[in-house]
Amino acid sequence: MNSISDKLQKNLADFKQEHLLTFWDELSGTEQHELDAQLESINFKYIDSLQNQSSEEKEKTIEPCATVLLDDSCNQQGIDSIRRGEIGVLTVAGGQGTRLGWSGPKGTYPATPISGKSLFQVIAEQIVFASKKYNTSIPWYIMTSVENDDVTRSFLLDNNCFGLERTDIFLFTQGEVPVVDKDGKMLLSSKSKIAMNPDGHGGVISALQRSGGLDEMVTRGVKYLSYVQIDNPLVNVVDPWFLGLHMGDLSSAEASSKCVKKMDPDERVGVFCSVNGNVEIVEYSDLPSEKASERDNDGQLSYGSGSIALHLFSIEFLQRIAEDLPWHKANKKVPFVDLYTGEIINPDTPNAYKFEKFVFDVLRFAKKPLVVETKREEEFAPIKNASGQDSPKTSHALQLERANRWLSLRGVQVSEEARVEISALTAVRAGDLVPSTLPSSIGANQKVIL
Ligand code: UD2
Repeated sequence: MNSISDKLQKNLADFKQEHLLTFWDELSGTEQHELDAQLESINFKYIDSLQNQSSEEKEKTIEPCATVLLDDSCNQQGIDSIRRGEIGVLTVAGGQGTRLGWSGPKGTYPATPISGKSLFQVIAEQIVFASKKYNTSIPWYIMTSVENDDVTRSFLLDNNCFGLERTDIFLFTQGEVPVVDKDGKMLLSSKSKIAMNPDGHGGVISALQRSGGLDEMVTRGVKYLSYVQIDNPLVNVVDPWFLGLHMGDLSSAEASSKCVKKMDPDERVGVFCSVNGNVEIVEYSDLPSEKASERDNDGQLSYGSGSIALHLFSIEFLQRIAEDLPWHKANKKVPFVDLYTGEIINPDTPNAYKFEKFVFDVLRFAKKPLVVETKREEEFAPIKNASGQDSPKTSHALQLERANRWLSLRGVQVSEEARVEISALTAVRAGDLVPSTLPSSIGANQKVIL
């Protein structure tokens, strides 16, 4: 039988977590070893401090915030910077496709309407396209979770990284935090395992720092990071117009974000607001409903700048604030081992607190944060739910509409019923389509992949 160190014993006693050893004597040598290692990796003092930190809610004044339009004025500055190798792409892909009913990492979900390319492939091909177009190399930083890291690595390797150099892809895993009950006691998910949850997409900044990613960026000369979520097949990954605005005429913003006009008060997107004078995103679940439905004199939603979770961050800024993001505490239903019976209980009501960080909390620390309004139909068709809003069906329709629109803009007679998929290897905006290579017309019922 293994024994645990005196230091760990003392920690467990000091922080009232001795119950975690309830089943110690029943465990096999290997299980004891695993539980010991997990306990050793937990910073009990820190977890204890989170409970107080995240519960303090100060009075907040929430007002609408100013936005600028994405326009064609300053893309040259962005293009020059991309050519100099100053941009990298960061994707948070720690999530599973649970809401979608998909059993693998969300990035492996088939997302495009005709060829069924995965969400990972959609992003990878845009990076390949931009690297060629601007004759540069663009590194891709992908955050996985403990749960999906192995599968994600195999998926990318099995698919030859979708044409990217392996040396331009950096996978790193996000952190995990123990789940606690209302008294701050950690839960067991099995007799030999403490229940943990991923530390949220905001964990990405400290995970990048821990893994050496931020230092690596500096060594490579990367100055700006294009942050994209994994779930949006219309995402514009390398956007010189957005980068040009972020860089500004005189000095660069530290963080810039894209927004679109919210469709209706209930749309489940975070909203850009001015909170106590700082630009912040207020999550849909936190925006008071009277504000969500308030309209201005023109009939537009006053709080209508919806976040599509696309940001540009300056690397120096991320280095400065890597450990500063606040924790959010959420009351959730978490299965746990009953300490008396040893059975796993699946609670009917929330029984535990999970701690998470949100990446958009970086905005409050940023100098000159910029919120840029873009066209929803060009850049936003998320896949989040198996059916209804933000489902594969709605996303496919939006992807097909955009392809048809791009073709019309380039002079192709295209029927509304035609089904066209445009690969990111061919074009990432209408202007990339070369008219001489396009058919003159595409009829109804035709299926075309370009
Ligand atoms: C997110 C935004 C919401 C809105 C919307 C736009 C949050 C909390 N909300 O809603 O404001 O703008 O997107 O599409 O972000 N992830 C990780 N690790 C984690 C948790 C999440 O990598 O621990 C990734 C996940 O794989 C996904 C992204 O973060 O790419 C978004 O997370 P979500 O699905 O929890 O957020 P969602 O879609 O409700």
